[in-house]
This record gives sequence, structure tokens and C-alpha cells, in this order.
Amino acid sequence: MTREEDHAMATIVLDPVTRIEGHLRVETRWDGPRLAEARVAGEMFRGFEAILRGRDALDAPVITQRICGVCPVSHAVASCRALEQALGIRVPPNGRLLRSLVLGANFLQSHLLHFYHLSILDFVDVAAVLEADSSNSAVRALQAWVEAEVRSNRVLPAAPFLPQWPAGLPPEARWAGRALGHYLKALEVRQAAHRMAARFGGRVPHTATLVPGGATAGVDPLAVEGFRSELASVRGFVEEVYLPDALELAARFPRLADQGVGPDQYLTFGAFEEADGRLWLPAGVWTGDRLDPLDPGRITEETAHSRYRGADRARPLAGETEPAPEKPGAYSWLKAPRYEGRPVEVGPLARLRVAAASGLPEVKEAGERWLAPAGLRLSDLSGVTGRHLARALEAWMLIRRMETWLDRLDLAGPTVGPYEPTASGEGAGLVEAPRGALGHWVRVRDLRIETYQCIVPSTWNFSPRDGRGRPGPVEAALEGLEPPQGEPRGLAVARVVRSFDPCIACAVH
Ligand code: NFE
Repeated sequence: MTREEDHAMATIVLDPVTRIEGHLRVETRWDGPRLAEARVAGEMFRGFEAILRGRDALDAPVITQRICGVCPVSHAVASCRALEQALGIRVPPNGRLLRSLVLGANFLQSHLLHFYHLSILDFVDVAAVLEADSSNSAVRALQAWVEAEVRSNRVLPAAPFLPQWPAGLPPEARWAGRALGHYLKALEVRQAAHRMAARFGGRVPHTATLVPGGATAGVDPLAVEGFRSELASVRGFVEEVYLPDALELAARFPRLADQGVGPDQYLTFGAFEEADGRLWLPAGVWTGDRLDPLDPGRITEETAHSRYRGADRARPLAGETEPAPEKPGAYSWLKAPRYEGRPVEVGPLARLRVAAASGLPEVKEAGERWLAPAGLRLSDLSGVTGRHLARALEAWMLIRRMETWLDRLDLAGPTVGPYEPTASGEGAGLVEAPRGALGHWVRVRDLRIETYQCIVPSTWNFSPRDGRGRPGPVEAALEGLEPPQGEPRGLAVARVVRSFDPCIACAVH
């Protein structure tokens, strides 16, 4: 990071942004105390879309999962759905439910990863803790707990651990101890979520059972009950630790509720197939105060400031991925997806907004149980702490829904149907990944991939400017940021950036 804060028009560059997935550069220009202009850039080219060209179509779910180790299940599901549409493949109810359960387990581990392992250290002043802890007692308590945990090698206790910190520590030190203790505990809880995904996915992170037509896993009662028991453990952690911590974060940093607000336009493709093929989380586009149905025909990808030649403002299937590293005016390896030509925010906040406006009962329950006692409403969630809360609320709603999917599995029913794929066709697989709307578009000829294009959540959020000069959602969320005196500007920027949960490996794909 270079800092030139003495100048009236200072420039601060975070490169690379740490504690995220992939390689992200954020360049900010400041007008006095105010962030005037931001440019976010993906710094590497990968080329999955080019790799896929000419391959056996049915290999796409295997290959596209390798786009990412954090959200591979979403890529598998998007790819399977695109091929099912292109090749006329049908999915039995068990196949849909198994996919939703594996995807749900992946969402849970991803949300916990983001909150505890990638973000919470932005809100903990470890130096202050060490200073306040002159007798070293808090640090010793944490150390003793870690050692006991390692020795015990236990499965999750019914009541997750909350450290008993010595009396007399200042609140900042207690919060830090709590955050660090839960950082460690969350590693164990994520293991449980990974094991859940592996029960029906065969293995993680890259699953082996998700195929066009469903899942090749069997629905045996032991796997179902094992999944249910670990889901109960994760639920305990989410209810007793994750949601209280996300609420505590919001209470400790009230200023961050309104910082980092995006373009106030939200999009979701909807996700989680029910047994009958409907989606549990609805699709939609939320603009200011209006919910519109999603029209995938309004999606384009722009490349004016992206390091690609050709196909600007192309519809997904007409997109091209021809690298042009030296292109004048280009500053990112991300393309710029737009909906009706506008930048939109995707992710948990978008899903929550659209689900609330669509009347999903779980959202109302989540608001009443978790937000109302803290004096918050769903409509208050829009900035940095709102995004963290949206993820935690979604984890809670999702766990409850996953319990019903387990109940609906038919132990005697097929999980994948026999099929004869047609040789040629076009399809779109629209799903949600933990970080937001994910689409795979495919054109198949004679069972070979002719064209494959992905538009990925972090591509939406971290997109560069488009041909009209409109900033991408994260750029828009940063512009206007005005941290109070004493708060390091780099930290203020990082908090906004990380609240979107960037995965730039996915974004450039
Ligand atoms: Ni690489 Fe992903 C998710 C997808 S990225 S983590 O969630 O798709 O934005």
C-alpha cells in the first residue's frame, strides 16, 4: 500500500487486497477527507471459457467447478442446469433436493469463512487487547482454550464455546477475545459443513456426483441422518454465535451501516430447487423501492475498460473472451455485466431484498426474531454491516429450509434419471452462488461445446466502468466514502470492499 495522504488529492492503492480470494487491486483518489474516485481491477487472466470450447459438453460441470475452490458447487449446478436446458435432460425430485442440500452446505461454509476468517479481523484491534491485557490473562485464556480444543478433538458441543474472559477487561478486549475464539471455532464448524456437502457430493471442494440430470449419490438413511445431525450442530453455532456476533458487530460500528452503500439496484437469479422444480429463493430485480421480474434478455457484458477485444455490450451467448492485455483505457481483467445497461449489486443483500419484497415467510421470521430485538429493520441493511447481517440471516433461513429438504427426500426414488441427450442446443443455467447471481450460458453442437460464457457474482460487483463511464457497484460503493478522523483510510476502504466478499478468481474465470 502506498499512502500520499498529505496531498489534497491523495491516492491510496491497495494492491493486493488481502484476506480475499484472488488478486484484486483497488486504487482510490481522495479529495480532502472524501473518496472521490475508485477503480477496482482484477489482475489476472484465466480463460476457462476458452478452455471449454470444443470439449465434450457433459464434461462442463467437472471443468467449471475448477473455476473456484470456494463456490464450486454453484458452478456445478449452473453448468448442469445450462446443459439440461440445452440437451433436454430432466431431473427427478430427489436430484433437485440433493443439489439444494449440497449447495446449501457450501453456502454455510462460505458465509462462515467470509465472516470469521476473511472479515472479522477488520473489526478487532489486537494491539489494544494486548495493551489492555497487561497481566496477559486474556491471551493465556485463549491459548488454554485452543490447547484444550486440540487435545479434546471433539465434535461440536451442544452449546458452542464462549470464552470466560477474566473480569475487568475493557469491552474492546472482550470483543476481540470473543472474535478470535470464534475465529477458531468456526474452522471446526466449516469442517462440519464440508462433511455435509461431501455426504451427497461425494467429495469437496469439487464434487463428484453432480451431473446433468441430478446427482449420482444414493439417498441412504445413514447419510441423511448424518447430514441432519451435522446440520443441527451448524444451526447451534449460527444461532448462538454467528448471528449474535454479526449483531454485535452492527452495534459496535453503527457508522458502518450507511457506509459502502452500492448503486441501490439489486439483482438475483433465485436459487435452491424444491422437489417440484420451483425455486425457494425468488428471482427478481429490486430498484430503489420497486420489485421487477427478472428478464435474462436484458443482461449484457461490456468490455470498454476491460482487457478484452471484441463483443462490447454483448448478450451472454454472443460474448467473446479474447484477451487484449495492452488495450488502451482498459484497467481490469473483469468484464462489466450490466442489467438494462445499469450496474447492479448481487449477493446476500440482493437475495434478502428480493425475497422480502416477494413475501417469503422466512425473511419475515428472520427479521422478527433477530433484527427487531436489536431495533433494526430489514430495510436498514444496505451498507457494510448490513451485508454481514444479510449473510448471517440467510444462513439461519437456509438451515431451516434444508431441514425440510431432508424430510422430503424419497428414500426409494431415483436421484438421476436415464436420459438420451439431444446432440445440439442452447441453454442458460441461472443460479445463486454465496456471493450472488451466477449464470452459465452454453451452445452445444454434436455434443461438443461451441460457446461457453459465465457471468459470475464477483464480476457483477467488482466490474470496472462501462462504456458510459458508469462505475461498477463496488466502485460506486466506495465513491463518497468519508471515514472519520483517526480511522485509517486503507482500513475504511478494505471494510467496504470485503463486505462484498470478493472472489476475483471466480470473477475473471
Ligand atoms: Ni470463487 Fe463464487 C461465489 C461464484 S464468485 S467464490 O460465491 O460463482 O463471485
